[in-house]
Amino acid sequence: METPSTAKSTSDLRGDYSQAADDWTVPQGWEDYSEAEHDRWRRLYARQSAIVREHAAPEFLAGLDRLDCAGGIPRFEDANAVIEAATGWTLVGVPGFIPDANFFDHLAHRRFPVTVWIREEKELDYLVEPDLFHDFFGHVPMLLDPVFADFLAAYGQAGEKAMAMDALDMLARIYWYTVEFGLMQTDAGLKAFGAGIVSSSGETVYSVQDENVLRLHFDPVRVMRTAYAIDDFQKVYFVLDSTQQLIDELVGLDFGPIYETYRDAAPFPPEQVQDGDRVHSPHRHSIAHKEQAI
Ligand code: HBI
Ligand code: FE
Repeated sequence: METPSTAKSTSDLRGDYSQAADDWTVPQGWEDYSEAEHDRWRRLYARQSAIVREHAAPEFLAGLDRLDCAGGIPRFEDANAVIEAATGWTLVGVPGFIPDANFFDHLAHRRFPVTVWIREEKELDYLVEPDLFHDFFGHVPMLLDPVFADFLAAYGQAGEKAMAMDALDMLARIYWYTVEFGLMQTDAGLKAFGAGIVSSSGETVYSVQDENVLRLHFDPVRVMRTAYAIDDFQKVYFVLDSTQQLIDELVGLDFGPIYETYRDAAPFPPEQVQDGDRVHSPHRHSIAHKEQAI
């Protein structure tokens, strides 16, 4: 089988790709989880659900409650009954990262790839690859929000053109700064909805509360031009007014001319304020960086 293009080689990836189907899916194998793994899930769930209660967007919390999965590693089959009825999405098991084209194809068809293995005991706080806890706890609750669900399918449909135009980096930054690390301004204050945030105990509090973090109002082109870090807390977050903004500003956007204009330009460093940025909240270090850069 070919190597997922997202990794240097399959040996960098932990999952078992040998049994994967042509679309890279694998059965969940729920019966094979050990009691220690269910217990690890329960502890991760208990810790993280308490933290997000205060800091996650209402859409995320409503979805999490409906999934009702505090008691052990959920069966995708059971979750699918809930999700499919709500928004037409289903979960499919995958061994881990899969090639971009297959990932986009799943999303375009309202199938969300969820990694079937759970992190090890020593990785409770941090791991490099997405695991079952990140994929399920972080991503699946938002699939129950009809507006977000429609956006994510449209995002998947945008993949083909981005790949054909050699502008995947630009499209991937949209995913990164919304689906993974998005914040939202709500009546109850600044909240997180991105899966990379809400599945991380440290970053949940940091992203909404740290006063030295740069937060910008969401702007599609600004996002597509902004680099990101994969191995540290983010240096910039983008803030939505609502999930509807994803539909209003991204679905129907003509990406072609934007890709052509910016795909060969160096992206903005994440911590740097640009002319025309609409800054959302305090960012002392960010301003300092910009002054140094001038
Ligand atoms: N595969 N399982 C999995 N999860 C991802 O988040 C993922 C992927 N393959 C490709 C990919 N993400 C990204 O490169 C795209 O968002 C561009
Ligand atoms: Fe993710």
